[in-house]
Amino acid sequence: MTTPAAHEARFARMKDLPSTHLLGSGTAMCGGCGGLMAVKQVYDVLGPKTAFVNAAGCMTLLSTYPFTPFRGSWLYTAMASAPAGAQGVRDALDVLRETGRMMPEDDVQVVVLAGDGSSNGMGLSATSGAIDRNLDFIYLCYDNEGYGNTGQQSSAATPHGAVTPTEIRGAAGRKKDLFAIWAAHDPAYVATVSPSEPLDLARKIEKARGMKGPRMIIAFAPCPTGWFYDPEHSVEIGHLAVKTGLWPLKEYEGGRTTHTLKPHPRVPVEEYLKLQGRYRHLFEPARDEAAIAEIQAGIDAYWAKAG
Ligand SMILES: Cc1ncc(C[n+]2csc(CCOP(=O)(O)OP(=O)(O)O)c2C)c(N)n1
Ligand code: SF4
Ligand SMILES: [Mg+2]
Repeated sequence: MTTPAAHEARFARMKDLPSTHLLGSGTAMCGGCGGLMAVKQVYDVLGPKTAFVNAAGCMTLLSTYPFTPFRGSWLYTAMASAPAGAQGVRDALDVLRETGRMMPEDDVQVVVLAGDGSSNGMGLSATSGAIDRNLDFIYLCYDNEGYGNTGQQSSAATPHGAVTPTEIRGAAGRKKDLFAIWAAHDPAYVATVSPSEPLDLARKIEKARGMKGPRMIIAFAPCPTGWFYDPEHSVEIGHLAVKTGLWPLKEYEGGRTTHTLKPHPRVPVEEYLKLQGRYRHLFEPARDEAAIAEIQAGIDAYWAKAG
């Protein structure tokens, strides 16, 4: 059992580490977690003046009450409520600043940290309201394409064909386009990133940090536990998602969507699929040519439209 004294001792050790070493030290996350890689890289850019508002999900395990691996603040909310929680935190900071109880230089970025389940599903209503109110916040969605924390059941972001505990023959639906949903609200900024493309990620976070208003970052989050692959392949799977064109790196700003990387030539999607157990049924006991071709056609159609 971890005693309060042990917590104190761990915290005392962590206080002396640079912020880049904080994540992953003593957390309960899976090895090779792509979501964690993304959060770490985002935090490296944002720094300790960050107040996270976390919707229930895998990243909630970063916190062992009353501690987190971050230097800044952390508020935990129900799955549907993180943007509403962010509104409360932002309002409280504004009151403190406007009444002279907090110096402007002590202000912090309010950052929603939520998975694809809450971001595409039950948190969407609170998100839409927050964007309508022009809330000054960054929303970081790490997309592991399922309800990871409870066993990778299908979410609205689960891609067509992927096996999950709730769709054992492969997901029937299509992945919801969260980027397009956000862009339709015309917020300050929307971007997709991958932890396997750290320079592109850092540039986008730096850009978002300098802006005001609602800003969305959707991070590709390879999940060895839920996607059934060896954790050593996380970075490679992140690369392949971009090289196959399956995870377009792009940003939306001022009414325009721009791709920050156009993979050319594109790697066939089966190179990405065959590394993951959730797609094994497409290759064994016999190749499902039609299903693989259907997934490839979806990517080809996207890029034909994107130009
Ligand atoms: C209303 C509600 N339903 C179900 C749950 C149980 N639950 C906790 S985390 C989670 C999965 C969330 O999925 P996602 O947002 O994608 O985050 P991930 O777990 O993948 O990190 C679920 C279903 C909950 N906390 N609240
Ligand atoms: S289940 Fe997946 S997203 Fe959740 S901590 Fe493990 S690897 Fe990360
Ligand atoms: Mg998820």
